[in-house]
Amino acid sequence: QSESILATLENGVLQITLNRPDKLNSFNEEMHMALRAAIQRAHDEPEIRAVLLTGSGRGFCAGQDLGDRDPRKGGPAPDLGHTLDTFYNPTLRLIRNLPKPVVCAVNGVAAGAGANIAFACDIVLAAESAKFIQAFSKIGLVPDAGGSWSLPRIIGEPRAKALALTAEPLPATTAADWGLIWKALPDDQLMTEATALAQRLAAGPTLGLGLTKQLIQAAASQSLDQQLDMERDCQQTAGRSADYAEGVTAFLEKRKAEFTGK
Ligand code: T3D
Repeated sequence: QSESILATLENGVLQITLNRPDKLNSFNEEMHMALRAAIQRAHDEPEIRAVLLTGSGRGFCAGQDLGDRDPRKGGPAPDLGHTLDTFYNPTLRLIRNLPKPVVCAVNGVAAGAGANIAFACDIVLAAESAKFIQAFSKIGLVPDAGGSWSLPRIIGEPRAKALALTAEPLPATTAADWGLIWKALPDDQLMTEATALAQRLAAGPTLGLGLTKQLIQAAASQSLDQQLDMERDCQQTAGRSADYAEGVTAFLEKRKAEFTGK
């Protein structure tokens, strides 16, 4: 376990904490690799049935560590296409393809790729004091970490363009009003509620939840016909799961279902 990422497993939830608080948890190469390893662990270990992603200190994540991009140090301009391919994009794909729910608790400012990694998660809760900043245009870059894809889909082109072109901070409460995140919560309730939510999901029918996630994500790029076919296939798979049998049995026996995630 690396210092820049803390990972703890409790009640089926892998809590991953970005841990470079002095730099507002901005990404250096080490933190990139440690985050990816932690999410890969969530893929690989069946006892992990949900992920909770958050940040330590007063910020969630300020995107790329700009200290590692200092032009005053000389040398050729960095190949940022290469860094996206090598560091950000694999992590984004891992989060989206993880067949388990990912809850994000945005504890403070989320800027640049930090904001867009949050938006890639399945359920985003934020502290009321948090804000989201598409900081890229302030330094001459374009939105990355999937932001140019997710923002117009979630909030529409007009708001996506305004956020990206101006880099104006978006308060968490407005993000919730716009449907960009699930909820903004009083700061002192964020981690309690996010943990409870992640634990509730971890006690759920993991296979069905994973298929649900894939279905909803696929909708943006499929026709209704394709989506209906995919629903059929996913329902066929879910219908063969032990958790489906348990869910129906528990309903008929008027008791709470005990899901095993299989
Ligand atoms: O390069 C590639 O690989 C391409 C990929 C790019 C992806 C990206 O994310 S590009 C966008 C990079 N991020 C930014 O441009 C945001 C930069 N940060 C800020 O604009 C502000 O820090 C915030 C608006 C996020 C927060 O402001 P504030 O006033 O609350 O805090 P602060 O005082 O600016 O920051 C606190 C400390 O964190 C400070 O250090 P110090 O002075 O106390 O020693 C500051 O330098 C440090 N910090 C914050 N963000 C970064 C950072 N250090 C390095 N890199 C950062 N991104």
